[in-house]
Amino acid sequence: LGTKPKPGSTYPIKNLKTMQDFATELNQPLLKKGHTILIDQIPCFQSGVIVSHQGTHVWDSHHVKLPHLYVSASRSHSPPSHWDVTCRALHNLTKGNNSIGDVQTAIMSYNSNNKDRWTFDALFLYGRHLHAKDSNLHLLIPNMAKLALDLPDLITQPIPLLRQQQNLAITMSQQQISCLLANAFFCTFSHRNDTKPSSEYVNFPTINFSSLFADEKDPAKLAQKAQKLRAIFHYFNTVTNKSDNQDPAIPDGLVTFERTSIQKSQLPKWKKQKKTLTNLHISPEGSIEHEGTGMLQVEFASNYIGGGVLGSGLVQEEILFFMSPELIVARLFTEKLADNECLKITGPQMYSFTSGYSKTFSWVGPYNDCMKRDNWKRRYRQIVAIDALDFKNPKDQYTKENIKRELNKAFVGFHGDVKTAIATGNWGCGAFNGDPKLKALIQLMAAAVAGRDVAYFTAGNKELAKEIQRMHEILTINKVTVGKLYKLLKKFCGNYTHESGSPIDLYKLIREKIGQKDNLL
Ligand code: AR6
Repeated sequence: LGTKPKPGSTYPIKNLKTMQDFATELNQPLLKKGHTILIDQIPCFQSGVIVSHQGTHVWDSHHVKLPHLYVSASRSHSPPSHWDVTCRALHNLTKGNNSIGDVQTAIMSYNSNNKDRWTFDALFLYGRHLHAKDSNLHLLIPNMAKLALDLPDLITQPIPLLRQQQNLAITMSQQQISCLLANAFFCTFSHRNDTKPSSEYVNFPTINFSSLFADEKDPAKLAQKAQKLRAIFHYFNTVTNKSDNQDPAIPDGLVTFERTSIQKSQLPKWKKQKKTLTNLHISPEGSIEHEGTGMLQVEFASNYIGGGVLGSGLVQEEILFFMSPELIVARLFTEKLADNECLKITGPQMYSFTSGYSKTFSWVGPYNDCMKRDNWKRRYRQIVAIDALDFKNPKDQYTKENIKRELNKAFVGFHGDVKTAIATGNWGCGAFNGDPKLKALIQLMAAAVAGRDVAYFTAGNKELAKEIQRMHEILTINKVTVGKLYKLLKKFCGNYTHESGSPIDLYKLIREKIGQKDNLL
């Protein structure tokens, strides 16, 4: 995978492979077993014209239960069906001049079961303080309501649920995504509000935006939700922008969502791996989302895709979802990820610049995405959601089982024919309490077996960047194989503290075990 850098210097980022180096592979026909394509492929491929594919809808446990189908099932009943009530309420909003209160009234008219549970404080806060600054909600809400009402015309084929242990993919247009998200905003997905352990969708993330509108005990968290809403409204402004002089233009491409499960027998036998580490670019500066564009960008995910995006979560995964709200639609059809699974998303657009992190997060402004696209009009942007283990007690990560679990999870995410470099960082080491030195090695090992180089961003931590780079160099110079490293990590298990109770330094232990003197570099 290219020439090695001089000792002490990091591998140049410009030498790392990006999606544009794999255009031929990405332009292949999308015909693969288990791939549902919600548009007609031939006009799209030949002339970029996007037409919804006409299929026959079904209402079953393998497909998304679309709100307009629920209607037809109960059309003969009176009072009016759920979709009729929804349409009436949304039609009222299309007339314009709506207040936030009107939006609340509309949503509650077809969600009366939740009248004692749902609040709209975050939405009102946005309306009071931010809407005049960013967008004209009086124009936007009617356009969003129209977009939601287009559902029966835009989604003309069943959307499969990406259930556990299935290798399935869905490709849909950005317009279809925007319509589904407009429905999520107006909380029209009627089967998705029940959070009881016995409910049908307990293994799925939530999709209706009601939780994003809701009050928070902590006023700071409420203010963060208002910032999230700025990103959401900016997204809807872009996708409903009907003016002639559109800047940026209404998105007209495709996005692919692919669930991958690798069965146990197909996972690497870690102790037998003969490969050595691949190239590493490491830097305290830069982020996965910007400097890692075009590479396989790791999303530090929750097993419920999107984590707290529609609640109060606001770290790497959630922030990514606010930069690229199209990702939120994955929550509609992606069942909780199991240990041997990941979700890969190809082609999402970036809509917003944001700044800060967690408590300091804010929406900054529009991002004009100029990223080139493949022949399927998917942006050269690929994200892989892998969920690390959440170590309530950090000591739990130094067990053979947990190290293997994380290696397998990273491998499932990194495995694939398109071997772009992996853009990652301290996966699992924030909200999930992992040790970045261990997690960096785990990711480097998985990347080596998957045959991909790595760009690693340490989120401002210079010392960590130096330490990982040095460790990588030592392992490379000494031609330490992944198998050997795995055995060394196993030795560390159970020995992570000295007798005194102070923690043992993993990298020091590895250096000692491979006979590398600290002063040799
Ligand atoms: N680029 C590079 N590094 C980053 C970036 C970035 N954009 N953002 C954060 N980091 P965290 P986790 C670094 O806590 O521990 C969510 O709620 C930074 O050092 O987001 O895997 C999900 O839904 C940070 O401390 O990931 C899950 O439920 C570290 O990466 C859960 O959090 C870890 O970021 C996942 O938590």
